[in-house]
Amino acid sequence: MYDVKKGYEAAKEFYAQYGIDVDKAIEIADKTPISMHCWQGDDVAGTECKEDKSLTGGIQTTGNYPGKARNGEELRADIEEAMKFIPGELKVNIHANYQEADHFVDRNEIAPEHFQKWVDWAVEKGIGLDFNPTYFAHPKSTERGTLSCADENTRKFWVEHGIKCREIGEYFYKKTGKPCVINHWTPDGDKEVPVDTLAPRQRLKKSYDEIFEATKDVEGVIDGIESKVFGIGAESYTAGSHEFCMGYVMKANKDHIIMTLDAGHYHPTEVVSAKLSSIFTFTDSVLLHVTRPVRWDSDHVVGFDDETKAIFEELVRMDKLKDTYVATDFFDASINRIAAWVIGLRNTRKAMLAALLQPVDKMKEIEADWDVSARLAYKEEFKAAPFAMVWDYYCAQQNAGAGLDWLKEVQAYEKEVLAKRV
Ligand code: RNT
Ligand code: ZN
Repeated sequence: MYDVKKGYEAAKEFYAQYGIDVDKAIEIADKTPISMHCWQGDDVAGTECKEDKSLTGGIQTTGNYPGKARNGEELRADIEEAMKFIPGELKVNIHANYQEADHFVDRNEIAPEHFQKWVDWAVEKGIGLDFNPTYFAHPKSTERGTLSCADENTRKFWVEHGIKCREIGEYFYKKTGKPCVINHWTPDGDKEVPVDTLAPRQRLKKSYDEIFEATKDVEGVIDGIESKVFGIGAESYTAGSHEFCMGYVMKANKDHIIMTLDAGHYHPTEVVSAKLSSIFTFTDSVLLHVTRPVRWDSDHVVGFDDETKAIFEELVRMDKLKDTYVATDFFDASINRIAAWVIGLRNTRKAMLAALLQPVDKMKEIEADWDVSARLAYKEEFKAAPFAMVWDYYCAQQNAGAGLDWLKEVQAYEKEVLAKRV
């Protein structure tokens, strides 16, 4: 390894030319929580006591890399292993299908006690826990929908699930002392454009209303409403479209009900970075699902790519990073799952820090003076700034390993732990 400290000092001088305080940028990036999704560790299989763990709902993991976690203990151990190499504050994000009752408990009957192992673990580690209802991978989640289902018994079942989830979220908040961010996403849609496109959306609205009304006294919970453009098997129509979810959030006009923007949930030329300022014109916070769509909602591991960087640049330039709940959402089963977490979460933090290392105030001044040539010159200059030197130093300081130091340790864990899971 090169002299990381020396590199950092040189980079600091580079940034100082533009009045950028590197240590302050590091501090902000370090303290901004990222909610690490548990489901990368087991291909969204979950730990419910049931035979059929096949994934439905129009989402899919591909790949069969050996060593996936088979139960809650293994999953938590793997999360801890990945966390060693991810600098900065983290929360852990679990789904309702990660309950650990020792007998079958259906989704409309789940209770805080079924998540006690997660809670004890989070409290011991001093981290917050986020949560998600699981409206998929269940016999009552069919092509006829869940919260938007025309069959009243099915719709009610899923409303009950949503209610239980908000109660569980409150329990997480009370135990960990940190707000629980819940993401509500339903796979409801249709392979063909339905004749009646309105009624499913009206039922979905009614269901969300019922969930929130029944749990209006719940405290410490923030609710993201996640839209989507299409899912596998529901290619032509999604009840919870962008317009639906945006409409729902704006009309609800409640601090705890916010939009979830998943980077993979739009048409391929549409980007989340271009939507943020419109949303922040009308709401105070958003929930992000950071992911990498390759041609479709493929949920590839987050890259340090243009769009991820653009999302964080937008948030920093608007001074809205502090008002954004950052969560990751990807599931790649074709590579070492711990490496997937480390790469994706490090890239998320990297994009955040890189955005903070730009002379935003100066660029805003230049723009206010309408010096459009200087504006472009500044924007381009920072694409090749010595960011890696700051990043390495930050990772080394946090004991998360500079450069690729983490890789050999993850490979050793694969040999010692994952390879034995047969
Ligand atoms: C699906 C949504 C949703 C899920 C997770 C597992 O398209 O992105 O957020 O990925 O809840
Ligand atoms: Zn998502």
